[in-house]
Amino acid sequence: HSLSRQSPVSTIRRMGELKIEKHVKYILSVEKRKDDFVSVVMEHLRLNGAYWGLTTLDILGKLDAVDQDEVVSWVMQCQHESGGFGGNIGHDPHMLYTLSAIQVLALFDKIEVLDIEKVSNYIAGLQNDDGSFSGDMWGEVDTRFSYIAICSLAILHQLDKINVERAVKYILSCQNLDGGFGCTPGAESHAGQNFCCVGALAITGSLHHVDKDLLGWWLCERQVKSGGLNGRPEKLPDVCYSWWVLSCLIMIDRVHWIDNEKLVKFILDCQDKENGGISDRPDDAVDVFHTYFGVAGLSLLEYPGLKAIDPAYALPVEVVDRIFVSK
Ligand code: GRG
Ligand code: ZN
Repeated sequence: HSLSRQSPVSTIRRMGELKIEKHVKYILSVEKRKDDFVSVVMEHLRLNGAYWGLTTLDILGKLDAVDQDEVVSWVMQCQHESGGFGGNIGHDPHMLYTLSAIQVLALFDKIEVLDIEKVSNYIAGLQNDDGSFSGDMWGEVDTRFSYIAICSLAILHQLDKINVERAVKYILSCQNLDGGFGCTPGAESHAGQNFCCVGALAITGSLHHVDKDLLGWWLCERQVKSGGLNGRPEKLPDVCYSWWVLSCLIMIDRVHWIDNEKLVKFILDCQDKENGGISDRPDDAVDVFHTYFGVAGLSLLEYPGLKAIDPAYALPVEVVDRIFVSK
């Protein structure tokens, strides 16, 4: 029931139009504004921000508008002697930024600049006895970190460095009776956590352990009247859930359980049509994070003119193919 990348002009007119040029301009302008208020507040997140912005540019077909050598050199300066990456130069290493670094390098086909042994040892060293993962040396455990470890090591072809069976067992122990997943065993189901758990299970070939109909039911109930998706029952819709929820529905083959056209319309309604960028819901202020999730969600729905994104690796399909077909 998805739109095809060659959908007729009449279908696109009915739902509204994605302002591709404006969004490209917006992302490039955010990248340049390194010392305004927002950038300072976001300083610790810069490596994440770079991943969001650059992946969006790639899906929009404009990755060549950035200076690749400059970005790669900056990413490598964010690496800590432990092998992990910080959110910016001189910041403490964390799983979150380590995945972003690997993803940014993958976008540019520059994985080879990494000391793969060192990075993968850092990640593998954060696995706990019960199969779970900590985010950094301080020990917080969350299924986000299970996903990050599995996704990162898969990209580096180093999954054999961890105990995958235990990692999968831990993730499955975080599934609730409502079909959704939480951040630790018994924690409330949340859409973001579903992406992490379903993504990690997909990457490790373990989705057969999941009751797809029950999970699909929880996921499709996230669509509200406006067409947008929320992250938990009774919450407001938000463009970022177009990614967190939709990616899961695709991974378990249940994307036809929601109204795709209404979701496309909701995302398009969140665009700043004058200055570019996408917000969490109509008429709010735009940011790079929601611009990424809006564009990535539209890509999952096969909106015309966008490159396809892989729902498990959160990278363009052509990048994922390059990683796994050439090796
Ligand atoms: C490569 C895409 C990608 C991700 C890396 C960091 C990570 C792995 C995943 C994060 C998953 C997650 C927990 C996402 C949820 C983020 C979010 C919008 C949280 C807000 O939660 P609430 O409860 O908001 O404050 P609601 O919408 O419920 O009011
Ligand atoms: Zn959001």
